[in-house]
Amino acid sequence: MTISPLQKARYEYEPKLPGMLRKGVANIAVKEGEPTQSVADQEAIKALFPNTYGKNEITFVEGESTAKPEKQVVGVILSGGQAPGGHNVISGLYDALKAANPENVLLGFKGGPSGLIEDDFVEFDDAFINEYRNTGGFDIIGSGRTKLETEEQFNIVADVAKKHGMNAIVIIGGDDSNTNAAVLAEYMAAHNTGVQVIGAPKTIDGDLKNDDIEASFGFDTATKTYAELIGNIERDANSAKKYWHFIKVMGRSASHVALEAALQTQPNICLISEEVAAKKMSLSEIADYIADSVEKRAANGDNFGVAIIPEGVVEFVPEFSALIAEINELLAGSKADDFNALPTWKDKYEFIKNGLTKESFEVFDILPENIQQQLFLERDPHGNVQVSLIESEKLFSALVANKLKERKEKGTYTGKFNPLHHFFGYEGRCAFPSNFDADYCYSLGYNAALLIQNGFTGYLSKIANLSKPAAEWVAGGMPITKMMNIERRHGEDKPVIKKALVELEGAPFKFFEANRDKWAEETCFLYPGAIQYYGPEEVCDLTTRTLALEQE
Ligand code: FBP
Repeated sequence: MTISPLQKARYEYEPKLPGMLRKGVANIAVKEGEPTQSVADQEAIKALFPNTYGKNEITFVEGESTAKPEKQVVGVILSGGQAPGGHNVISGLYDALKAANPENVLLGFKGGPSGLIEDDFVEFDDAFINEYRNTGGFDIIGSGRTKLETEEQFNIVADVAKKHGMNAIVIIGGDDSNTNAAVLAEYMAAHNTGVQVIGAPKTIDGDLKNDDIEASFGFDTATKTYAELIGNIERDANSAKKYWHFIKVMGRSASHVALEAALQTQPNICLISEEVAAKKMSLSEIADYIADSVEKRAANGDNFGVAIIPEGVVEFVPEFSALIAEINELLAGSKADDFNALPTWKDKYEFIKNGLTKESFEVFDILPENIQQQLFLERDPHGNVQVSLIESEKLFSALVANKLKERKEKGTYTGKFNPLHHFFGYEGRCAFPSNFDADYCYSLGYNAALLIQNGFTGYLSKIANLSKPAAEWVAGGMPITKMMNIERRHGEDKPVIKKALVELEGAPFKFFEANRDKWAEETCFLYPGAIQYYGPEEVCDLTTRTLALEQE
């Protein structure tokens, strides 16, 4: 196989473990902390998790190990969207298992949770693992979005585990996958299967975090990749001085990615969905807010700029959510066939006009026609509008163009507005993990093996103190039930890990808020450049600004 020089060099990189995990597995002991409570709805969660609720948080410390000496067979899956560092979680897990006992076995189930159900697996060995160390992607075993949540699925997983003599399963995933890990752990304990379940916190979206889990892996690398690209665009904009760039960045729901990219690049505009929702901003208000920046900059002779738009923002605009709900209702069941049978867009438009309330139709009517059509054409298997497919970067630039036209007519604006559009998401999800993610992920995997060897189940692998050098990181585990609350999902009350949205009182947002007016008018662009893997520590081992500000 031909590989790139960087890939070859990265095979040789030795990820840094927390100091306490460097003693050798025989010299790592468990320090039990306090019993835990779920973040909310304690009685309900306790009742749903009678075998795994309320366990102690734990930390690993130097000391004689009391871990199980017997042979271990562990299964691992990657679940959900790709995030840089997944290969290192697996290599850390593999190395710790082999260090404890060379007879230990690690099985990788392919294609995500469905691999466990279909018993589609590979057994790792040194040669296999060595080809994936410190590389991006999830291609080592693939990933998938099948949900492991029904009793029937759990029965199958228990049978598969029994067949292979497995004593543990590691689920590398986001909030949904780790919620399911907790439910699976409870099932395995309730049925005395002897199978432990451990989770590892993954997602570039950065929304699986809380008081215990300081960051989900992949966020560091993905945001640095987007920030590099945005910085390059800023420099191009500042060179040519003729375009406004509207850049949508991934993050299905929370705006952590957009905020981090903004902190790294200081664009003129960055929308934060959580703020849009808190202030109940309308599409028109958002467009005015961006147009104000365009107008002020134009008055200074700067007919260029950069605006970052979080992927999920439209769902946070209350009037837009109401419109979507009405459209879903309007096309429910057989009504969709009536709509589809209409011959022209004009007929369809009339149907929509007659079906929506006056308020929602007004919102619909200010949308550019291509977005209006997208709302009706791209539907999910349940017939619902696929909001994630809406090209919000184009939506906002079109709305801003309308505002500027009005302002031109009034004579308040005399500039030029040439928008260009970009979407950065997939570009960052499989990048070579930054040193931070390479180290963090390897530590998460290594630590997961220790949690297994020490008999824990229903825990998330936890590495803390992440803004400090790796030697000072703290390794341990946190019961997943501690992170749960009850939420309404698809018409049912469900125990789920609470998703972390951007906190408007948190230090990262506060820093952005304190600076954004200046950034909106002046050109304060920052050019972070490409992720550096070799060179000075202050460049190569830099954490995200979000983490640094949160832990300042
Ligand atoms: P996870 O939550 O599974 O980590 O995935 C997040 C994400 O990358 C979002 O940012 C994005 O909206 C979505 O996945 C895209 O999903 P897909 O890979 O199915 O297109």
